[in-house]
Amino acid sequence: MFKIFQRKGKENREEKEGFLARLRQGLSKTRAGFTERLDQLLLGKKEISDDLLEELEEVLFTSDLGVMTTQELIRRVEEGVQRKELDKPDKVREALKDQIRLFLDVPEVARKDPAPGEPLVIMMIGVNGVGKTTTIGKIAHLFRGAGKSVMLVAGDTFRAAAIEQLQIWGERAGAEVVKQKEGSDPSAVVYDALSAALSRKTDVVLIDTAGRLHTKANLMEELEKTYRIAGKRLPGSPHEVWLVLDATTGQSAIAQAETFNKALQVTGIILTKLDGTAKGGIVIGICHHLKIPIRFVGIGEKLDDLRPFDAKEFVDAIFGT
Ligand SMILES: Nc1nc2c(ncn2[C@@H]2O[C@H](COP(=O)(O)OP(=O)(O)OP(=O)(O)O)[C@@H](O)[C@H]2O)c(=O)[nH]1
Ligand SMILES: [Mg+2]
Repeated sequence: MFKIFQRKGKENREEKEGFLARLRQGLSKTRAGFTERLDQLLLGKKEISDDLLEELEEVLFTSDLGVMTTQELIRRVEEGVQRKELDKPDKVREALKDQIRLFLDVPEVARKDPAPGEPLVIMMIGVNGVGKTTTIGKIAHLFRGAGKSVMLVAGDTFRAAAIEQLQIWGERAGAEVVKQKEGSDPSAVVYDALSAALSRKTDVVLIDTAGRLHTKANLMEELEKTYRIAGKRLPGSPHEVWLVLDATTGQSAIAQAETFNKALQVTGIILTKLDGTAKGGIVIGICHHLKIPIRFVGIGEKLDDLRPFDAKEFVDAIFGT
């Protein structure tokens, strides 16, 4: 479905190259902490000793891959060594790169398609300050660029500033914003917005929600209610639930994702703030651990600082090609 963003042509190729250069730049600290240490460890060594494997485990673990993913990678390396496929340290680097790419290539999970003539409804969720509202603006811009009409729904009724912020992104992206006053019931805002989207034949509806700690049960219930009410107004919707995670939070992103995924079935993850973090390795842990595909990565605060996630591009950006 998101192939519509991958337009061909010269201008687009320049855009893509510009973005990839910025992705590589953004990941330079991750590269320094992960692949450069990996290279120091592996290059110039003659054999794969137990000491080397132990040090490898340390490098993987301290690069935010998480315990489970680190252990799985080490297990696969050990198997390769036993089978004599991995007989030289430099082959270990390639094997890790290939395996990590496989981890990142997560198949689709339970997303639904809208019925013909009905809008695609996407709900954005996540803890406070991870970048939900900003990302909605960026995604609206991508859909607008692909010629789609877009409606933004101010489902964060908690603060007046949140509604204004969404309004500003709507203006930047050229998307209509549907809102009610501060303190309204978010599910009522969503119900009315879907009625409007149906009558106006809007292509895409993006629902903003208030940030919440995943540990606050009543707020999680409010999110479930908003989801249910959307489904009442437009059966089958929301078609997608995208969880926004802040890459700079490292391991706690996995715990957040697990709780949100229990409340609502998350169909995709958006990882923001990959610019400048040393914790980019978290992407690998998230994909392997949660088996939820990453849809987009954010590398800055501007309208065009978001790109559909591509496992190969990402591995190349971390490892260098
Ligand atoms: N560097 C960087 N900053 C980002 C990125 N995405 C969002 N931000 C910044 O993160 C801050 C929070 O963004 P918001 O979009 O308001 O986050 P939110 O999840 O809507 O926050 P709440 O509504 O309070 O829960 C803002 O200052 C954004 O500019 C990114 O990819 N890179
Ligand atoms: Mg917000």
